Amino acid sequence: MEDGEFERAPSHFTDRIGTGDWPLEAGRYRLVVSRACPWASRAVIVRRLLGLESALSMAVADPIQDSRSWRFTLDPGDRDPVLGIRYLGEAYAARDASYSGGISVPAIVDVPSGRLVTNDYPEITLNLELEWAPLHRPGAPSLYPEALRDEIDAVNEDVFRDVNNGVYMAGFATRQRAYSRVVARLFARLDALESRLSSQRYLVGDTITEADIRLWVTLVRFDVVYHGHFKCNRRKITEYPALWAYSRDLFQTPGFGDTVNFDHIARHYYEVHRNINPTGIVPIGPDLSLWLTPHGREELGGRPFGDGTPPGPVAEGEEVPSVAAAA
Ligand SMILES: N[C@@H](CCC(=O)N[C@@H](CS)C(=O)NCC(=O)O)C(=O)O
Repeated sequence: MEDGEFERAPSHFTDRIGTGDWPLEAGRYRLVVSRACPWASRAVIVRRLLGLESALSMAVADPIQDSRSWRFTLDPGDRDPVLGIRYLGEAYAARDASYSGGISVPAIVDVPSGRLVTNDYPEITLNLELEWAPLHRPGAPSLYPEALRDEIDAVNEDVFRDVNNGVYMAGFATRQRAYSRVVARLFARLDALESRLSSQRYLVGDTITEADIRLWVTLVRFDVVYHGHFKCNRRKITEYPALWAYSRDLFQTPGFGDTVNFDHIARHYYEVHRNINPTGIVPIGPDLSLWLTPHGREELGGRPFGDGTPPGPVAEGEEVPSVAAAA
């Protein structure tokens, strides 16, 4: 590791539902997320695209953690109504009383025992796509099709290193050299993605896949938080014609924009990371209504859900504020 470089801690609990001690069962598990968090948002989108809302319930944490980390202060009595706990950390402690590492989202908790099953964000979405298949809705799309897996994995590796994690490495770098190196790599990758997405609607094949979900969760946060707060300011996403149209196209696709809470995103980053934003002031911009402008990507062809169908309306109680109203 280079001096001044941010290092991401590996996930600690990596069990997979549908294997070992954790049988697949509708209604047994609860997905705990923050709508601020890009890693958690992958799971929120996949759960909705696959129609797993009733099989896997969801708890949304307050975007502002306190010294005990993620908490359920958005819920009545400051408790998650299903798990009955005030802090996500209680599920970590129920799983392993000696655990002293970070309390992160996304997490899946076993409701009957209150124990954490996994906080392994790279595997959670794949788990939902593969082992959870018996519980998918009719018409659920194939987000990780076998024939495209090698290509999806290769794209994901580059996107994780340079983009998803690249923005954090830029934002949390403590030495100029480390910052300059990662930010150059980030924008070189965005340039390459701009070129790839100029002639094709989606990253791999002609339908939405896991690769699009992983890239998009960073793109949707980019101008709101990474450009300013994380100093990724060579360009905004709105200055890349293809990436910006691609971002809007997915935003307007059911299952993507209808999971995003920009207020949670902005407040989480700017208020929580006091080391890089000591005043905690949350800036005003940008104009969110632009997300609803026409994108023209239909001209590139593509079949968003392949042989499947779009997801239905957002489940009751899971609605997010509309960007039209927020503008
Ligand atoms: N387990 C993943 C978690 C993904 C992640 O970083 N989630 C953030 C929110 S965006 C989080 O919960 N951070 C609190 C913590 O790790 O203590 C990791 O360690 O990298």
